[in-house]
Amino acid sequence: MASTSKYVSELIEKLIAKNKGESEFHQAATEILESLDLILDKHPEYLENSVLERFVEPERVVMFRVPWVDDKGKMQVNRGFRVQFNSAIGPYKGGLRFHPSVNLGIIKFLGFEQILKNSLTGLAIGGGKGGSDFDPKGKSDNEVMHFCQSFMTELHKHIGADVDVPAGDIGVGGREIGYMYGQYKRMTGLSVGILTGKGLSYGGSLARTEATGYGLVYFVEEMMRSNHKGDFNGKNVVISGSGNVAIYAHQKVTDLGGTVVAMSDSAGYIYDPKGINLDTVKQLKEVERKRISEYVKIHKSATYTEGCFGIWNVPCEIALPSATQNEIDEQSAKTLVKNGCLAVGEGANMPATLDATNVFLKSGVLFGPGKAANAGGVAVSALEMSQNSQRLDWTFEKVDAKLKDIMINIFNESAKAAKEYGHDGNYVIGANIAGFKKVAEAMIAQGAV
Ligand code: NDP
Ligand code: 2IT
Repeated sequence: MASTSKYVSELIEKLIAKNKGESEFHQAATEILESLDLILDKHPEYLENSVLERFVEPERVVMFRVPWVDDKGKMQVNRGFRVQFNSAIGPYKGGLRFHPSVNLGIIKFLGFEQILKNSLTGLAIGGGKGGSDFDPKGKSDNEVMHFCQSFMTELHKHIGADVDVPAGDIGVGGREIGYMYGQYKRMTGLSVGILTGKGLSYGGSLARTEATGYGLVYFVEEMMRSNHKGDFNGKNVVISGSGNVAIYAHQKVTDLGGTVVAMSDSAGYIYDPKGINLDTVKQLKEVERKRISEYVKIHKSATYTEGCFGIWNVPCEIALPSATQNEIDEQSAKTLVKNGCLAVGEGANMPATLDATNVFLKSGVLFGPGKAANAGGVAVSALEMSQNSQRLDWTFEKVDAKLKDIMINIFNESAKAAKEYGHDGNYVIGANIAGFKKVAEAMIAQGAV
């Protein structure tokens, strides 16, 4: 962005000095604070009430030891986190990530983004995130269960249906949520909605599994429609990752007539110009927990290439990065633009670096930032909370229709805010501003909290 005010530059400098080594948090905060700089003149009350100074400081950070015994009888130790970032508009809400790369800076960037994402859904949920550096890969079900039970033994002290409601993220799916829910119930005796993404037999919501991927595609569809750039029909789509978000994005893209030509995991990517077969990906990743490279043994028309970042060399009209943060750098963004990419929707959280984002924005590529485009998952999580409170189950169609409405509304609100502050078509700025205003209003109304 052109000129950052002295006030915001100093705030960013202080944040970096005070949170040393938390590079992902610095990155997310820089982008967000630079957007919010645009609204400070119109809103002197934000400065008067030190809203930004409070906004960048989590309400609470819990860090804990997670000891567990592996199948060989050896004691293992991991580190657990829960960052309860902001409860201005509702109970803390956000996923748990189990991945060896997890550290405080990553959980803080995710929690910070989550505040604005959750606000954008229009539902009453605050922002939080948690996780552990535990690596579920290569572990037996028994080991995963022992880890989850130990993790919840500490986490249960800090969560509650009206306090903080975690869910899944990378490395945390239905299996892990089930083990954690069971342990919570065993310790407290309570059958309440303290987690979302639960199994359908014990309080889960229909369409939660599909929600992030479907919501991403609904958002991108609306972004393209409103900019007169057509729709998914007949378009080639590249989706990175092959986990929960990527799989259900593929499903909805295919429903809408698009062709997903490439997918990946952290080791490499598969490419098939005729389209990637989703049943095979689901079988390999959801059921057998195998590597994506196995795909080419089953489908001879597909090729496998080592290294996950090469996927951005595959020409496509629509790119849906749905694996992890900073997976598209400036060079990859330039390659996508050169190859004729029209639209990018972030299924993952912060998959494009700041430089890559600027390449897309300057080139006129439609760009849906993660906190807007992937908000469908947490939105349906909030609908799961509503169903749990009511002790009712809604139909798939009802939840899916609400999800679609929410995604279209998020697009419209982001577009409106971008335009209002002089950056028509810049949904990064629009989403940051639209998400923030409600949080700021709630923070000011509640006094010194
Ligand atoms: P999953 O664990 O189901 O899948 C993650 C996928 O990304 C896997 O294919 C994995 O490959 C790949 N991946 C993970 N880490 C890396 C890495 N460091 N480098 C390259 N590839 C990697 O997670 P989800 O699909 O749930 O999450 C994907 C992204 O979407 C994350 O950014 C998450 O924060 C975001 N998100 C998720 C939501 C949800 O509801 N689940 C909601 C909103 C956003 P491998 O198997 O080799 O590790
Ligand atoms: O990043 C995210 O929004 C999620 N991982 C989903 C959070 C949730 O509470 O459903």
